[in-house]
Amino acid sequence: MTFNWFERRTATTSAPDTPADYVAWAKRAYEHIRQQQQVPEPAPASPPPVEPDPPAPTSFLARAAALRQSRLAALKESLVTPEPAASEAAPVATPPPPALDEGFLWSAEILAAQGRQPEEVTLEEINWLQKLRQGLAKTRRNVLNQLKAIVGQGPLDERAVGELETLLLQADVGVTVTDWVIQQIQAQIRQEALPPEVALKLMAGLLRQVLERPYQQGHSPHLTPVKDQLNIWLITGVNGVGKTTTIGKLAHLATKSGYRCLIAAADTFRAAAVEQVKIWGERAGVEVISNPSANADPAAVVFDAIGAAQARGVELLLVDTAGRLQNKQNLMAELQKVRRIIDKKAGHARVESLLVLDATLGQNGLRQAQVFTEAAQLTGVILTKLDGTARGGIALAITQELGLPIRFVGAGEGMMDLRPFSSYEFVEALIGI
Ligand SMILES: Nc1nc2c(ncn2[C@@H]2O[C@H](COP(=O)(O)OP(=O)(O)O)[C@@H](O)[C@H]2O)c(=O)[nH]1
Ligand SMILES: [Mg+2]
Repeated sequence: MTFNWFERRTATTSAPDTPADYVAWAKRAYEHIRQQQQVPEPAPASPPPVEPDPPAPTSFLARAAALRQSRLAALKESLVTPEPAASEAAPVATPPPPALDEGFLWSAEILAAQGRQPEEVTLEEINWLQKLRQGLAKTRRNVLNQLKAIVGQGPLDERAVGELETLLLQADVGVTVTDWVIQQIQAQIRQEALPPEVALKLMAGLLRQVLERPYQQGHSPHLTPVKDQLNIWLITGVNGVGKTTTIGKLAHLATKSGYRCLIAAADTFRAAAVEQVKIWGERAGVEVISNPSANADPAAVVFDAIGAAQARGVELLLVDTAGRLQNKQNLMAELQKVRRIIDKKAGHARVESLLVLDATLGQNGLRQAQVFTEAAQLTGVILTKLDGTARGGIALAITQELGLPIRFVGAGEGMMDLRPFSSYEFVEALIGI
């Protein structure tokens, strides 16, 4: 059966939580990935690292790092096999095996904690998680360095909480969310002393709650196109945020997941825009409906695309739109017209209106997006360019300010660099140790 890349599982509480479990899980996942690659057993590592007893580090961050290092050593040791005979040359076109490093183990831990089975895991997913973690590395480094200074040694006190507040604001989490998180932590402190690890876990839980609030307000926790039915995803946002790139990536995810997909090139404002979306369509193997005449009416392109989609039994129609027009009124009028056409011609389709936001623009991006929230009946957000910012906390400000779920995150310019959003993965990559 084709794996549906849009479907996500939420974290479970039945996560394996002993180091031995994580190592065993990672080992099975590693062996499974190797098998999928149809490569012989891993080349032996240099002599199994003799793991010195980790010193008893005082800082909780150092302890966490030492714990992962010792798990990694155990994993490497468990995978070592005899040296292959010298004559057994490795096949030429073999993809490189996944690196057995801290990033692999971290990704394995995240997947295990979400209740995934090692046998379902692919190298692509491991790579994506590493990418997300790398994307958020700048943010995490800032946060953790400051945390080390704040709660490095003892339980959280009032002074430390004040510094936590600054830290959250600097990561662009926004005033409202920061105030709420700090209040919750203060309430806990009044009841009991909070050792740093506990404080960090508490904070992670609070951040997840913020990201998941839209689910309690009627938004489904998942956004998966419904099979055998027309789903129309209208992709909006200001110029340059990554709409067209995201459409290319979504088209790729869709075909890989077995959906019949089509793209409507409804950004007719810039001549180059249609060409750009066609290139992405080609890469993803998805046809693009466009109108060759200059300044064609976007609503007419969408009309044609819906006709083609209905005739061909397309399941996912992705609509690229313009991010800038002569003025704000024109932009709003155009989006509303496109929307009217969709409602009229495809009344039974499942319509999603997704706003693309560039994470590197921070709070400014959020302000720029205001016009779309008014015009486009938004149902969700796609956050791009996480790989280019040290302020990944913007995801929380977005959820809070717009009251919309984040549906996808992008962390790179390649075809694979987009994944459905998981609050668990996001928060772990943001502040997980
Ligand atoms: N680093 C990075 N660049 C991205 C990402 N998504 C898009 N871009 C780049 O952002 C630029 C604008 O993207 P484009 O899709 O044309 O934006 P549009 O005007 O909204 O359609 C291009 O150079 C993309 O390669 C991302 O997740 N990470
Ligand atoms: Mg574009």
